Amino acid sequence: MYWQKEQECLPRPELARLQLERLRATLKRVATTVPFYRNIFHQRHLDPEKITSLDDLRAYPFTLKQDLRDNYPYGLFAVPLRDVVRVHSSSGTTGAATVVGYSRGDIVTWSDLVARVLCGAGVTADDVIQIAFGYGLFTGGFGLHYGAERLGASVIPISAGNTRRQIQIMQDFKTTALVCTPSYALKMADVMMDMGINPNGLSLRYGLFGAEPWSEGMRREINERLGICATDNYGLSEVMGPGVAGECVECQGLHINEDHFYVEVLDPDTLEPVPPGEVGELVLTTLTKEAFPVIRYRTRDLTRLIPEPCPCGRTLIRMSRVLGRSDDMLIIKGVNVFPTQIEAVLFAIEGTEPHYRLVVDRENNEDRLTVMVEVVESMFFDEMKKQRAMMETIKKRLASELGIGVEVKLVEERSLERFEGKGKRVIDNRQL
Ligand code: DLL
Repeated sequence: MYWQKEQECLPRPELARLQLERLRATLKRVATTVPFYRNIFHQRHLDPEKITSLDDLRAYPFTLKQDLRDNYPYGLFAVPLRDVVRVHSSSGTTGAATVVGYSRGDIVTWSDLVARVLCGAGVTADDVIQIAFGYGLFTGGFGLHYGAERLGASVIPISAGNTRRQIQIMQDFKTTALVCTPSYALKMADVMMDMGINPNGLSLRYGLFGAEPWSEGMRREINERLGICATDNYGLSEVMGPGVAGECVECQGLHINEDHFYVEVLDPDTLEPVPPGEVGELVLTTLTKEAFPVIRYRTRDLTRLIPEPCPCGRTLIRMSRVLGRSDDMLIIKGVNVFPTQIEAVLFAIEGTEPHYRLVVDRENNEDRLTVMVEVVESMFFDEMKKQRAMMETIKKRLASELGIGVEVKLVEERSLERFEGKGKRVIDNRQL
């Protein structure tokens, strides 16, 4: 099933022509409307008029998350705010967060691309879709919502959380498609068991999961426990949000919406393209975004391209599921967390030492982050009351910085292992 058959099945030479035309237009536009791009293009003597092949893009500089932070909040917008109808932001509650904007036209494109993903995963206008992603600055809730409405499905905008209610509604409203993170889907399966509800008695048939890494093992478990067809979908706020890529029902990789995003897979160290089909970092250039175009955005997500044609008939290239990250970002309960954010909070608290360890576990399908932090000797042997007060301060500040609750453990000075060279501060015990 296709949403935009012509575009999704475009012969590749035609696709390449369209990409080149759109790439040239995008580069020209950012060169005139975004000072950040204008300046670097100028410094490097890059003239978008001279682009004659897609490979010419390789001379252009990368855009990094840091560039978005440096231009917080609106510095990289390519249209005046007057033409921006929506703003989203990636996780982080401080000034270090990144902000992205959408024009009216961007919202239409975004809805269509998410509708493609839904359609590819088997969903139709006859389905009842329960959207259990958070609604708000996170792109997951609204992104899937608009796509599902565009498709004509019946949307239940329940948002994340309150799992028992989710299940009650799923039963009463006869939900046929569930949209959330894969770990939340497993949590729902657990709670169903607690509630004595047999998933086979529900109307659920499809699950569209994304926003965090998962595995074939997790897919199998979800499919068996919920009795559904689970597909993977991928996206990131800096590029658009969900709708960048999604699996069709063949479940053999995610089709990238290449008519809207130009894809490169590069060796994260040399920044040269990897040989076809090998693992590297995904680098994306938007081809149609109006309010917030990005040029060669380094996603830090590791994947490989699958150039072989897909039996589904789409000509859009596939990427494997995300295999890891080329930086230290963690995704905890669907929220992106950088160890440096935690470090900054700890450093600002008197009595803590610059040594910490982050331990991530998954218990009952829920992520748990424990921050172990060394405290000065006097504090460690202090009264319990003082220790507890300090723990609470750390917890509170971390919760407000990260937007998720964490466990905090105070440990004795010099008790955490020291490293020579690159430290390994994160212990991720989650087995996906
Ligand atoms: O997670 C957008 C999204 C929402 C995608 C809902 C799919 C469904 P951010 O919060 O900006 O945006 O986080 C983007 O999440 O760089 C990946 O590291 C990770 N990620 C997203 N989808 C997947 C996936 C949304 N299917 C970051 N598999 C990305 C693995 C994923 N990782």
